[in-house]
Formats: sequence, C-alpha cells, structure tokens
Amino acid sequence: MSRLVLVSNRVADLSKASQAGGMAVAIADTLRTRGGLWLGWNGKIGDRNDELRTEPDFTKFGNATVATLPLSAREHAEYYVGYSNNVLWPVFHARLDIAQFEAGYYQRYLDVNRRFAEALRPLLRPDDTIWVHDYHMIPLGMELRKLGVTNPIGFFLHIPVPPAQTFLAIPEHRELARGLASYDLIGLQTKVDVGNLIDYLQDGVFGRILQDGRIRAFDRELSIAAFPVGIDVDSFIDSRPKRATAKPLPAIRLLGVDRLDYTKGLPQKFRAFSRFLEKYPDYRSKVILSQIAPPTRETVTAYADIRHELEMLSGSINGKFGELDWVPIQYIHRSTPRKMLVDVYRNSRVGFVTPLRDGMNLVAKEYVAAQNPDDPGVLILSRFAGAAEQMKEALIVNPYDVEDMADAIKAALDMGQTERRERHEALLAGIRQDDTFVWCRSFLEALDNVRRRAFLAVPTSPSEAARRALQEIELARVSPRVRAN
Ligand code: ADQ
Repeated sequence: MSRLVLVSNRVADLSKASQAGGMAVAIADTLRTRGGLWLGWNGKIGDRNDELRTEPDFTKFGNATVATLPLSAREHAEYYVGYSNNVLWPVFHARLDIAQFEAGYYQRYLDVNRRFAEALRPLLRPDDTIWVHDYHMIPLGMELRKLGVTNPIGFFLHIPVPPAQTFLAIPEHRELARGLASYDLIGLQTKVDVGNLIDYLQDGVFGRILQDGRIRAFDRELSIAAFPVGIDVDSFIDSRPKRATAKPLPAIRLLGVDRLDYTKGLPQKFRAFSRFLEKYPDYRSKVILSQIAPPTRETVTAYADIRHELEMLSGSINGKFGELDWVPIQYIHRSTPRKMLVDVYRNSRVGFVTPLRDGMNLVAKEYVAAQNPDDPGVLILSRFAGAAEQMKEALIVNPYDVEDMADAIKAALDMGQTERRERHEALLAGIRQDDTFVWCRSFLEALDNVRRRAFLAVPTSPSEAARRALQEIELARVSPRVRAN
C-alpha cells in the first residue's frame, strides 16, 4: 500500500486524535497503518523571513510524521483571514453580500500554496498518494503539478459548493477551477455539491462530461463524487465520562452546539425559540434553549457582528419571557471540554441544528450518537445542512421559516417514545453505516481506482442526482412521521 501524504491548513495533534471521535481518528489510523506524512501550518505567525521558508519542522508519531510551517503576519492576514475566510468561506456558503474581494488577497493565497508545494516536493516518494484538504488549499495540486509531481492527488472540500451563478462571482473563479482540475479526484460532502460543481465547470469554464462520467476541463480529466464525512460513533460514545458531568436541569433542554459563525443560523434559532414561547405559552418555565457557541475567527468583522447580534437577541428574549426562577436562553460563548459535550447532548431532549448552509454538520451526528436508545431525544435539522441528505428521519426544517421551526420544536417536545425510538434507530443505523472510517477508506479507494481508470465517479446526469436529493429532503420535511419502510 502506498504511503499517504496529507496537506491541510491545520494539522491535528496525532497523539490525541483517537479521543476526538471525528475525522482525525480515521486519518490518524490510516497514517499509522500506511505510514505517512501530514503537512500544514503550525498555527504560529512569524515575520517576512518566514515567507521564504520551505523547510518544515518535523514531529514523529510512530509511522507518521507531521511537518509544519509558520505563516508570516502578511500571509496570515491575506491568505488565511483575507482570501480563505473573507472570500471563499462566505461565497461557498452563498453569502456574496459579505465577501471582501480585495486586490492582492488571491496572489498571497496562491503564494502560500506555492510555498507549501515547494516544501512538500522534496519529501515526496514516487508511489505516494497525496490527499489535499479544504478551501485554503485549492491551488496546491496545481502547484505540485507545476513542480513535476505526477502522483495521484485527491482533494476533499469540507464546505458546500455554491450554485454556478454564485461561484462565477468570484473574480478568480477561472484560476480556482484550473486548480481544481489538477486533481485526479475531488470529494465533496453531498450529491447537491457534486451537481453544483459540475454545473459550474460546464457553464463557467466549458468543462465536458465524458462517457465514463469523468469531467474534462483545462486539458485534464478528473472525477468528482460525494463522500459524506462521518463520525466514529463508538469512540465518541466512549469519550463520555463515567460519572455524569452535566447537572440535571429543572427544565427540559433544547441544545445548540455550533462555532459562533454566521453560517450556523443562530439568530434564526433564537427567533424561532422566541416564537415558540409566544405561540405555545404552556411551555414557558418548562423549556430552555442552551446554546454553546465557542468563539472562532474573531479577527473577521462579520464574526464580531454575529456575536453582537446574539447577545442582543438573547438579552431581549430573556428580558421578555424570563421569570425569577427561569431564564429561557442559556447562551455560553466559550469552548466546552469534549467529554462534557457528550453528556450534555445526552441530557438534552432536542438537538437543534439550524445552519443556513453547512458542508455536513457533525454536531447533528454527534447528538444522535450520544442519545440513550431507550429514551432518545429528537433531532431538528436544517434542510441546508449537508447532513440532511442522509438524516431524513430528523425533523427537517427551513431555518428561514420561523413558524416552521417554532412548530418543529413543539412537535419534537410532544413526540411519543415509540416515534422517537423509531426515528433514532434509523438515524443511528445511518451514521454507523457511513462513519468516519468509511469516509476515509472510500475516498482513498476511489483515488486508487481513478488512477487505474476503473472508477465511474459520477452518475451520467449529476444535476438529476442533485435534484432527486433535494426532492427527497423536501419530502422528508413535509412528511410528519417516519415514512413507511
Ligand atoms: P465546522 O463548521 O466546524 O466544520 P461541524 O461539522 O459541526 O462544523 O463540526 C464542529 C465540531 O466542533 C464538532 O465535532 C463539535 O463537537 C465541535 N464543537 C463545536 N462546539 C464545540 C464546543 N463548544 N466545545 C467543543 N467542541 C465543539 C467544517 C464544515 C462542516 C463539516 C466539517 C467536517 O463547516 O460542514 O461537517 O468541517 O467536514
């Protein structure tokens, strides 16, 4: 088996990866068994000299080596904060209105990708398989190809792909597409994302779908397919502390756990809860919404804005409905130890996941994994989370529709044990079937097959498959109970 070489903006701590229960578990396992190398940013911000640095620092973990490089302050501001988080993140989440298309960001983004490619080149062996992750690193494959690398290179995008018309708004969309076409395989989270990317490649850069399902663009052939990210269900459950850490609450809890990000639909969630209290007054004093929202990317203005909005909203809702012995919204703007999170998930009657757009959303899967199967809670899930393509037994909602979400809260709280168990059983079976190991293995097998030309990556009509996926989500949204069979 060939050695695996990973490249991503940040690297995981391989000594702790097995406790996390997420993607890092599968990746760390694969690196350990195949032997491997993982290159990324070390999280430090240095000076201009670092812009010339192509010799990483190495740390060994058994068979696996982690190689890291610093970023200069200018690279951090323009490659990471600028292009990655102020252009690609909002546009890929369909927020063109807050994207900051500043001149110079793209050039720095490209420069950092080139430097990382130059750092990797001398470390590569002829039979290595290379796997590049996420939107910070789109041009990396192209830069490796320019340096003469002919190894199989795959790319996985963790965030959604926007519709073609939105993608076309990025001034450098052609350059990004050229970067994407340098890979042998592109993995996306959902069928809808596959449809969107193929539509864009056809409309925006005149790509063609070949007979075998691959796409031809910029004189290269590539495969594009969905590989939904999963969790390691058992290690996630095992990380639960032996003694309960979360104090029992006097009220029934609805739970939200999201990085404080404008894509996660947090104001919509708060407004829906407020509407629920207004519309169904019998539940006042009985139900609370706990929202855990740790800070991220605080240097980006849009993140300060969303924080401010949430503080205002929770304050006004608590002021309007609160009593001396009951505060409706418990809003925690801090990180929570992971072990404790499992316990909080389990002690919450409703998992309330409302992103406006999300690549997958692992919180939805973690909530289901953490439930007591005999008396499980109910998952309310936005139709715009990638997870909705798989988790149709959740109560699927439209996060822009306050009434719909308020009614879903009521339905979740009123749901009888039999229906809760039926839904939970189906959801748990699904997340066990498509867990993090399946995700990692199936992507790497597909990359292997692509190189052997044995892989039919896309259905002949990706747009049709995407349309069907969307229709199924809508069907799940409007059907009040688990569909027969
Ligand atoms: P994220 O946007 O970070 O990931 P998500 O998939 O929900 O979103 O993962 C968040 C992770 O952080 C979860 O494992 C969760 O447990 C953890 N977390 C959240 N709040 C926490 C807290 N307060 N304390 C401790 N841990 C916390 C991106 C994409 C997603 C995609 C993933 C994986 O945006 O769409 O699902 O990558 O591909």
